[in-house]
Amino acid sequence: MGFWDGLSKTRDKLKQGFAGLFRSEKEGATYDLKSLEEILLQADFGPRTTAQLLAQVGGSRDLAADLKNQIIRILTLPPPPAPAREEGDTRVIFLVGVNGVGKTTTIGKLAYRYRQQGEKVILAAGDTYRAAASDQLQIWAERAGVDIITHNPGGDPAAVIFDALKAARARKAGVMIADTAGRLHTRAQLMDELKKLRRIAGREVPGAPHEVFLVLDATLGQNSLVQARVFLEVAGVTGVILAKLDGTAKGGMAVAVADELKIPIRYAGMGERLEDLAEFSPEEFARALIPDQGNPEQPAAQP
Ligand SMILES: Nc1nc2c(ncn2[C@@H]2O[C@H](COP(=O)(O)OP(=O)(O)OP(=O)(O)O)[C@@H](O)[C@H]2O)c(=O)[nH]1
Ligand SMILES: [Mg+2]
Repeated sequence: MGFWDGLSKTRDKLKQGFAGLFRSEKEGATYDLKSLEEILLQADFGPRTTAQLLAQVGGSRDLAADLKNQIIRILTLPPPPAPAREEGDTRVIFLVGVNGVGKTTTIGKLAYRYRQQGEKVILAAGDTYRAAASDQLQIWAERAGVDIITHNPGGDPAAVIFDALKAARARKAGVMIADTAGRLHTRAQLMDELKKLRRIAGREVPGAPHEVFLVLDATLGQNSLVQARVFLEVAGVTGVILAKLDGTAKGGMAVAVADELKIPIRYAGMGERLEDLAEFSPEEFARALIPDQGNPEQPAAQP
């Protein structure tokens, strides 16, 4: 599934409203900013980002184009400075996020993606707290055709990471992706755990983890922002992955996430199959939300 299909629910939500605005614009009328505000809020752009967009496109002569460009501008962010990775070292990637957002599923998809690119991948079942968590990751490992290191439920996640990095070195794996728990007894415990896992990884591989992807559930809309901030502070997040973009009409939240967190969205999950992960493209995202006005039923031509 690509952005066009993945964003169909959000686009449907926007469509009626936009059609009215764009029509009145064509007829020479000034469109009503209040209506634009309502439309953006309904698609969950959030109050802050909506206000910003209104200020930027107010009085615009070509609302569709200007809105699209502003959305692209907000979504286009430089990656945070990445820790250096030495040539030949395994690229170590952590996935973090609260429970149920889509971490394990996303790891399966990412692993598949790297494998398609010819990388040897090892997964680390770092969520040892939930009995079924390792089994679930194991299933994804099989689907993606990659190796996995698991310990028994109740084991120490740091030991799993340690073993997985040892295995990665022995098997010359280019990529190691670690699953992490989404819920511990307290948030402080969860954060301490992530700090510890970072420390262990960094001791084994210089600069590791080289990427920490924060997985957010797009169906939660604005509520994701609150969760995200907690992780940003301690987990050293280098990128956001938006899961379940296909299941929501709240796709505008992506723009709010980029605007408020200033961390680039790197991938979007748009389904439950291995292939349903797309590299995030601000241009494709914006075009899928606001189709070219001449041809509103068709996906815009691929560049
Ligand atoms: N439609 C859709 N469903 C998804 C997507 N990603 C994950 N899911 C579903 O979301 C649910 C939770 O996904 P998990 O991968 O188990 O989430 P998790 O973050 O690992 O959850 P915990 O291990 O409990 O913390 C599952 O039913 C997935 O199939 C997606 O991109 N689209
Ligand atoms: Mg999980």
